[in-house]
Amino acid sequence: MLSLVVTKRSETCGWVCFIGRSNVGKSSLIRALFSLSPEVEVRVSKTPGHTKKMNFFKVGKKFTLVDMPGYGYRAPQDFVEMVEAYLQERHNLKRTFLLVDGVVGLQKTDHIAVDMLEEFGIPYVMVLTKIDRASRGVLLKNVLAIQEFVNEKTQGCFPQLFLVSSLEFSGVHLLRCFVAHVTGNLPTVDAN
Ligand SMILES: Nc1nc2c(ncn2[C@@H]2O[C@H](COP(=O)(O)OP(=O)(O)O)[C@@H](O)[C@H]2O)c(=O)[nH]1
Ligand SMILES: [Mg+2]
Repeated sequence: MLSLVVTKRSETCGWVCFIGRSNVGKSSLIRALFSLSPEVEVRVSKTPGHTKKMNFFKVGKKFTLVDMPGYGYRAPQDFVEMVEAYLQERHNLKRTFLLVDGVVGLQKTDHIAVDMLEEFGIPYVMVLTKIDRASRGVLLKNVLAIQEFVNEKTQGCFPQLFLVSSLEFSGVHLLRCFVAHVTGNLPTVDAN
């Protein structure tokens, strides 16, 4: 199984960042992605809005991963300035992962994030979190609605949604491979 290995090397060729509403599961997902790398410690809070600063995790030889503070409920005041400025100025940002709660689907604040990413022309991927908590009917409804939104209303969003549960590790391996791929750590290979 592919693992994301942490290195102490100082140079970084690329960045990936995780954004989403407060409590959507950013820190938990980063911890799940790093579950094979025990040297990475990611704090997951019981109270929403715990991540008030950007946290940086150096991964492998080539990239640094950024856990952004959450927006929406209890978001830090300077969220917009900090995140917008960061996303605009980060030249070698390989991909931004926008996390959306799979139980409640796209919320008003998620649309603000989508508008920001679209406006800046930042390539991003939508990840539905906490799928273990959604009933099958609710999950399907949210997936279909979000997929239609992505197909019809977005330019910079990767067409494939990723569905994950950090609690049960569903979808985590595929997302880990995708992160490795977009950062140049995992070439796709022909099956033949
Ligand atoms: N059931 C379930 N709970 C989750 C999952 N991911 C996160 N949580 C819970 O949601 C809460 C917020 O998670 P956290 O990762 O701190 O969210 P953040 O504010 O976006 O970093 C915590 O209580 C987590 O245990 C998941 O995949 N399934
Ligand atoms: Mg957090």
